[in-house]
Order: sequence, then C-alpha cells, then structure tokens
Amino acid sequence: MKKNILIVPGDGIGQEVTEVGKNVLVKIAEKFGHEFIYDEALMGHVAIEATGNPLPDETLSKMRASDAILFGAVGHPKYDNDPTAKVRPEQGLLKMRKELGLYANLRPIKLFDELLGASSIKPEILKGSDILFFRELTGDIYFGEKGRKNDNSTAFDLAEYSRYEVERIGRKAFEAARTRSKRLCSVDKANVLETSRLWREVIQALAPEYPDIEVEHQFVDSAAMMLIKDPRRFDVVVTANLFGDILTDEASQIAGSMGMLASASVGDSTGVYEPIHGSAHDITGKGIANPLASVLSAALLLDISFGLKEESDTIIAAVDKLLKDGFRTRDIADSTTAPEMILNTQAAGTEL
Ligand code: GGG
Repeated sequence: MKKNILIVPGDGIGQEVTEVGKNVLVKIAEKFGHEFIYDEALMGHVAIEATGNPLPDETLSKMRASDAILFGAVGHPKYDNDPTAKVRPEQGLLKMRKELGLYANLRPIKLFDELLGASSIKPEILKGSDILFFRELTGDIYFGEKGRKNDNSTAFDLAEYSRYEVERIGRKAFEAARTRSKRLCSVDKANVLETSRLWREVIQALAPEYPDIEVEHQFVDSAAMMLIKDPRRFDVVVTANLFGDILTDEASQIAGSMGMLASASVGDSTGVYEPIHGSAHDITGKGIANPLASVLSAALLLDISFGLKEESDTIIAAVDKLLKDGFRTRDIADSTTAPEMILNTQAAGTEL
C-alpha cells in the first residue's frame, strides 16, 4: 500500500514522542512491504515563532493533501501566564479540527494488564476496564462566541450545539457500540444546560434506530465519579467537547497514565492521530516522556485511516510485550519496577 503521512510534531514533548511514533510506522512499512511517504509541517507555538500563525496555510494545505496525519501536541507555558495573548498555540488545534471537519474524537481507554499496579485505583476495581470515548470535537463552548464585556470586568464563552452536530457524533457512537458490548452511555448536564437537553433529546431520538443498543444517560458529575468508582460499568461513552476533554484526562488514570492514551480525530476528511496529552514543557528535552501514546496513535492511524488491522495489532502486541518484559517509562513505573528497566523516550521506541 502506498500512502502519504504528514508528521506534525508540534510543541514540547510532541517533538520527542512523534519521532518515536513515526519510527514505528517506518518499521511496520518495512515489515509488511508498504510504501509510506512522509512530509513534516509546523503547528502550535513553533509555527507562531516561525510564521506568526499557529496553523500556517502551508500546514493546512499539506494536511488536506495527505492520507493521514500523525500529530504530537501544542502548547507553551508562556501563553498560560499571559491570558491576554491574542495568538495562542491551541488556536491552531481548534482551527485544524474545524477546517478538516474532524467532529469525532475517539479516545480508547485501553488498560494493559501489566499496568494494573501503575494506577492509583485499586486493581480489583480496574481489571478488565475497556472504554471507548467519543468526544464531540467541533462544537460546544470551545467554538461559540467568546469575549469580554462591561469594561473588561466580565468574560463569556457561548456553548452551542445544533441537532445535526449531536446526531452525527451520536451515530458514530451507536455504530461503535454495535461492534462492542452493545452498551452506550451518553453523558450530559441536562438538569442545568440547554445544550445538554438538546443533546439528550437527539440521542434519545436516535435510539429506536439502534434497538440492539442499550442506552443510558448520565450527568457529567455522576459520570466523573463512577469512572473512578466502577470503570467497568462503561463501554462506549459519547459526550460533548468540554465534558469529553475533562473526562478522558480523568479516565487516563484507568490506563495508568496520560502517556498511554492515544486518540483518533475523524470526520469529513483526513484523520488526525495524536496522544491525548499536551506539550508538557516541564519534562521536554529530558528524554523521559512516555512515547507509547504516540505509538498507539500510529496503530489507530493504520487501523482507521488505512484499514491495516494486522499491522495495527502488531504494534499493540509489541507494546504489550514491552510492558510484559517489564520495561517502563517513569510515568508508569511503580514500586516493583527495577531501576534498570526504566526506559527513556528513545529507548522505549527501539525496544518495540
Ligand atoms: N495532543 C493533544 C494536545 O495537544 N492537547 C493540547 C490542548 O490544548 N488540548 C485541548 C483540546 O484537546 O481541546
């Protein structure tokens, strides 16, 4: 198979982990006889520094021309300390999602058995957890009107959802539930928010089309609690942009670390595959970032964008073996990990 893959490392540890993810794709192409052609582009803080724009037109054109995108992370602490900054790395991320129509963000919460001890949640509560989140990605409070008023003494962000937006992510989640345990949990805040009441109405209206799927609705506060208390009660979860952003960071603790969670953003055109973690400047350049989320993102890319299930499973099996052999990066090491088994970012890649 011949495919064009765009590598967009972005900022901070995005650079280090995406290099490992790409190297794994190179190895897979060699092993299975594929021709993957790579190009690279700037996004985020590095793009602002080079061009003044977090998502330069050149990057967007390359994205549109590619068959899939392996992305790292965006962000920089200098913007966190400057709330008035007009240009920010995250604007590139949001624009990319809107421009490419990436409305569905799939976040599998995959717990490798070997990492049962790495989580702060008790193993007997965690064992067997396997959740697939569908986070809506192009609507909600992220994209509504925002601004300041009353002489800058008040700020506002408008949350908006259309029926169409809820229905298309809802359908994706129902379809996925069909291929899994046939249970779908829709998470909202319908006791308080109008957008959530519309969300619930639309999901309920879809349910008769999927009579084989058992649907439940949960308020986001309750879902946040139940995720930690009883993660096995969830299988496929569909939720709005902001709730999904927060709940999946929480759910990363089920998998042991944010460094283990991959994601796929899909919709109208080229799919984007990236770790759920951000740029983590506090550990950038130290060689200690966990690259497995990028590696597992490469596995999702092969499966979802190219239909290469065997190749994708080969990567997942290699990660499983690495963990079974006892190798750990620091974020997933526990008191039983021998110091000589703690890998740095690059070494973790070469062990795969
Ligand atoms: N790889 C994920 C990433 O770069 N996250 C940084 C970020 O700003 N995330 C906000 C979001 O995903 O909406």
